[in-house]
Amino acid sequence: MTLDQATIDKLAEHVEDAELNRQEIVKITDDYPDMDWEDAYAIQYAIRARKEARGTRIAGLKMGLTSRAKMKQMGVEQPVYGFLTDYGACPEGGEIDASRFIHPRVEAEVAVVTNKTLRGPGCHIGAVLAAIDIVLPAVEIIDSRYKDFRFDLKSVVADNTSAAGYVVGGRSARPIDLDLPTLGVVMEKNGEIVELGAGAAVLGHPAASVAMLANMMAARGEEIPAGTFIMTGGITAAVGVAAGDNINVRYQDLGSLGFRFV
Ligand code: OOG
Ligand code: MG
Repeated sequence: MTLDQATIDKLAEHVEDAELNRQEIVKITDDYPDMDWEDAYAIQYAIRARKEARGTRIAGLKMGLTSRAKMKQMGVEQPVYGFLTDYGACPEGGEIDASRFIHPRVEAEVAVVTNKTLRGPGCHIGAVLAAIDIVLPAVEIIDSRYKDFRFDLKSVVADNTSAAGYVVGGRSARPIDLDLPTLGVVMEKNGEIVELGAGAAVLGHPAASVAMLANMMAARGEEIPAGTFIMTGGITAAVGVAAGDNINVRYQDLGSLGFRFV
């Protein structure tokens, strides 16, 4: 840690205000170039505590920057994690108000719900596959609070990994009935294919992303409780969206999912 608690709290308020007011800010490492990973997660957890104190329910967890496509797009090299809020849930098949966001982007993901506790260190694909109750198709709506969607890893961790919204499809499957690495996804925007990929884009296997989440959380002495909804990270690069855009994503064996920005 390089920052004291008062600075952590001040930065948490600053970054969360940017989210709540939909106002871009400059990335916080510009003013705190020496902040480290622990500081970054401390700011994220302080934002989480602020929300919970206000009555927000934490609806799940997310991994981010788990695919080459995403790492390349953002110019960073390492996966990160964050949390999902109750108010971030957006209806499948419905309309999403684009003015809720600063500069939203969408990414196709595989989501899971667990039915066993997952605990690191040493959590691996086997433990994760045994703990996944269902797999679901999902799209994350990310919205960096940083100007021009540009950041470094510590800034994005402090900003809850750009988490803003998510849409979950209604067709689920048991992990044993799917081959997650070869599960294909095709994303269309306004009727044109804009991105496509397969589950293996996510650290070789979406379950590896969940194992990494458990192992990263273990560094803070935390575990993933049974019954947790987890987004495993964008398979595809994120696609910019605005009012008027229609998004439709087809998932092999998991149906399709669509919504519209208004
Ligand atoms: C960070 C969040 C990335 C994903 O699925 O890779 C993410 C960002 O790109 O803004 O959620
Ligand atoms: Mg994501």
